[in-house]
Amino acid sequence: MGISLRDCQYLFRDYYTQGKELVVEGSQLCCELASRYAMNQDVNGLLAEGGDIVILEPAGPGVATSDKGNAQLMLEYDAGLAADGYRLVIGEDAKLVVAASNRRGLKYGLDALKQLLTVEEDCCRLPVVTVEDEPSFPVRGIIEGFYGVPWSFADRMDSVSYMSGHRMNAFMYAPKDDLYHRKLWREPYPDDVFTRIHDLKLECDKHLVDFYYCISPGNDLEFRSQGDFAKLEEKLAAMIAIGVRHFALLMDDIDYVLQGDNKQFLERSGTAHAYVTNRVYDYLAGCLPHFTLAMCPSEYWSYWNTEYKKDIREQLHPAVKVFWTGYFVFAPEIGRGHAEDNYSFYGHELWLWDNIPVNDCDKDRLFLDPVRGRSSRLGNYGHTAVVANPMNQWECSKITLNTMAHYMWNSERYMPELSWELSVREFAGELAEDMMFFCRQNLNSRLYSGGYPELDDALAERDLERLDAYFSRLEQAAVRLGGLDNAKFIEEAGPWLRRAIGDAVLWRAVRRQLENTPGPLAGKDVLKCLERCRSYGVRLGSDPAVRAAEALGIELPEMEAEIKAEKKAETKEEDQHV
Ligand code: LOG
Repeated sequence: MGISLRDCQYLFRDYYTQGKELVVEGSQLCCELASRYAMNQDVNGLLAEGGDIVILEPAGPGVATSDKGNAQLMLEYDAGLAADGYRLVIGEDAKLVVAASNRRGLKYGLDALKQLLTVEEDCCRLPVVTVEDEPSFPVRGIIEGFYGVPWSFADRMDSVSYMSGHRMNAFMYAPKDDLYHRKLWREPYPDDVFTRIHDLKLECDKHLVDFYYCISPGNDLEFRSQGDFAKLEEKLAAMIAIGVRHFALLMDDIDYVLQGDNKQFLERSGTAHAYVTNRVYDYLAGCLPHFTLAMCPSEYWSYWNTEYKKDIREQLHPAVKVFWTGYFVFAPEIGRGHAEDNYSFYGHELWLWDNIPVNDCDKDRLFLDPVRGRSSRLGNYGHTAVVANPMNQWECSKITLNTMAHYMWNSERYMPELSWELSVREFAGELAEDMMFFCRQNLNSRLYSGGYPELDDALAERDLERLDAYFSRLEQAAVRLGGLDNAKFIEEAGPWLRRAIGDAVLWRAVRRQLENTPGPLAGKDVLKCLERCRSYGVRLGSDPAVRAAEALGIELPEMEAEIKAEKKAETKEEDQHV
């Protein structure tokens, strides 16, 4: 089954078709290359190896290819197309054209061709169509910028190929707990780590994803120290040496009030941050003909004007891009007003560092919802990049990230529920319904308070049968998802899947108690099941079984850890009074 017309109309910006179909013989689309995008164009690597499409290259000038293709492919340069955009024409005569203004556009055009292709035993089917497609934001991707255990290099490698397959083009390396990124920013990377960063950069090159190296020296940088600048430059020089061309200086989450000599030298932190960024800019300009530099200010989430923003606006080099996260660290809504305001306050291109689906402040939760509440027109208000800060769990982050990829590519058309459905289907295939049910139990309460209607309504009506049905559904979904052909997901989501099953078991114990034992105190059976649930150390968004038990009048003891933490806090307060 090929991609549906509805999905084509959603995923491709302009999709012109009169419903005709091209059918060619053969179980592979073998394209004779009829023209070249550039004299020296290298078509290798534009298509993933071993797929249903092959490009037959002419053997040399004047030499005909021995193989005959069943289609003709023209790759054309078109200066009128936006970077990464493309035009794909599939003609009735088996002539295919992909036009673009850069290599990434050619790749995306060929990816679109692949998506539209249906291969049968002895023929290939394609819609006769013209697709005109281009992105809403020039820079689209991930900033690995969360606290806690950073991703493994295997995760990062996978994220790069995932991004490349979803029309994203930027991987920003900024794990807060990479010591050499922040705390020990002066120190060079140990050889083994550096080698892996280099491998990651090469993987990015292979997939046409831009690798950004981000560094965060703001906690203890001495702004007058030549030594400190030399250390910073050494760090950047090592990255330049392995081909890195994109950089960011991050000043988020530091104590940014200037002290001592820093204060005497630069007076205000806005001036100081513009100063260090400009010096880095000048350094890069001395080393490289082309590069990108972004900075994250310390005031990255506020929505009012400040002296700090004025200093950045007036003093920062105009080519430097400025990150912000929306009007809050976790912004439920990023609308025109705040976007326009901050663009005028900072006076530089804005890059949205979107803190979703990051869960470093809610480690016991998984966030599996789609991106919602971002203006469809951020591009009109100075935004040229959108990057997502994901969860420590990379595999699980794909659900939200896929929806963000749709938003980043075509923010004007973005529909959260539809993107969610497509993302879940791609992720879970035949188990999509179970996966969607599970996703709907793991919502990001910082961004969305739509609640859990199945559970909320049944509880409001004290409808025990509906509650039975809800918990059986939950259990069934979790058990089946445990059999998903995705070991990484099962490893990452395992505690939440077990917790879901534990909640269903706890619910059954609650149910028995309601039938058999009068009185509000939780019985032995309930306590045992509760203990079991808590042993997983995680919660589903709605905390369903605990909520159900309490709503139906059963008193549950606090978690032991919570009780201990509270006691500790009380003692501390008492100590302070003494
Ligand atoms: C950090 C980020 C962290 C996120 C969520 C920015 C610019 N910086 O409040 O590293 O993952 O919150 O906890 C942050 O968002 N600051």
